[in-house]
Amino acid sequence: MFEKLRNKLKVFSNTIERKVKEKGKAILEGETILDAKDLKEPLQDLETALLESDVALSVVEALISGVREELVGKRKKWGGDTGRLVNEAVRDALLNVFSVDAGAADVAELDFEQFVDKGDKPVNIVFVGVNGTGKTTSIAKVAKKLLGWGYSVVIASADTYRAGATEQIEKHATNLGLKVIKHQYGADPAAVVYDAMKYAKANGKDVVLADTAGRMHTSVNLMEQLKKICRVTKPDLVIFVDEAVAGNDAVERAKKFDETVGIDASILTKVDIDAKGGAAISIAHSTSKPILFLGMGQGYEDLEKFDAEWFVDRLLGE
Ligand SMILES: Nc1nc2c(ncn2[C@@H]2O[C@H](COP(=O)(O)OP(=O)(O)OP(=O)(O)O)[C@@H](O)[C@H]2O)c(=O)[nH]1
Ligand SMILES: [Mg+2]
Repeated sequence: MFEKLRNKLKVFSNTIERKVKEKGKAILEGETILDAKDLKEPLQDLETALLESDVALSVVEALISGVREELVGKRKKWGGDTGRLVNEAVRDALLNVFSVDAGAADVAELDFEQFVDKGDKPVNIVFVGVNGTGKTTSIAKVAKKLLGWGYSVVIASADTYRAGATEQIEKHATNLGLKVIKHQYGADPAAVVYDAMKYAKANGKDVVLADTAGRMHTSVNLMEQLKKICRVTKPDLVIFVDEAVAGNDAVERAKKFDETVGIDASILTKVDIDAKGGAAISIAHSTSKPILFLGMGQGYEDLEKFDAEWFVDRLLGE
């Protein structure tokens, strides 16, 4: 994953290394200073690489100025390890983008297990997003995690819109030994979630995971329907699911879902097949909401807790 950005970063650090060598005469006791002129072109290339990796423009600008600040005008002992110094500068700048976001909202620190632990039971969690991003699969993965932590889970099959949706979630539920609350095809999804909560309350279940139909963020009617689900069932957590391969498109969608129903967190799927890596940075930045998990494959176990340091290290190929 993330091969493209990683390769560009390698080119970037090689260029800086060459600049440092060109300035060899100026090296005093192994130290040298790079000025803004030295870095203008390589930084422009890095900027293009980040944009091509689907990092949103505003984030790219923050990143580039972070890297510039770290590298220009500072007396550095470059020695033979220019690559490491450059990597560190880029790493710090990337982590900074995530930590700026973390400061923007109190939920940014959200720890999913703690949230479920502390929440009044049953905890109502609704999954939303555009078509085919991995909502249903992610619900099965999250259910598996919750079961492993010792919580009881009920599934609400609130995708009454797409043919075969209930059968799909029922198959996962059978594999995981879970009860599915369902209505007929075409029924009101808000009523399904409502019933699932009623069932969970009556049977002492801890968590309701509600699967909703995929919908384009531009579809007014379907977005209204989602609003109704939230109005009627008052979810404790609305999780926006998008796929890493959506790239920069994810920014617009995340914003629209957030405006309409107010998302609390995101799950980014298909990170295993994403060569670019920019979507996570852009979604986190544009929503100022935490990314809870990364989907890393099609199996139930392929769900990693999001960790900014781990993620940035993967981006940089460490
Ligand atoms: N490689 C990979 N595939 C994934 C991942 N998550 C989901 N998928 C696949 O993506 C496809 C769509 O997943 P679904 O869970 O059905 O997506 P959805 O958002 O529920 O789709 P709709 O209900 O139609 O909107 C399936 O083939 C999944 O196996 C992931 O993390 N990695
Ligand atoms: Mg689905």
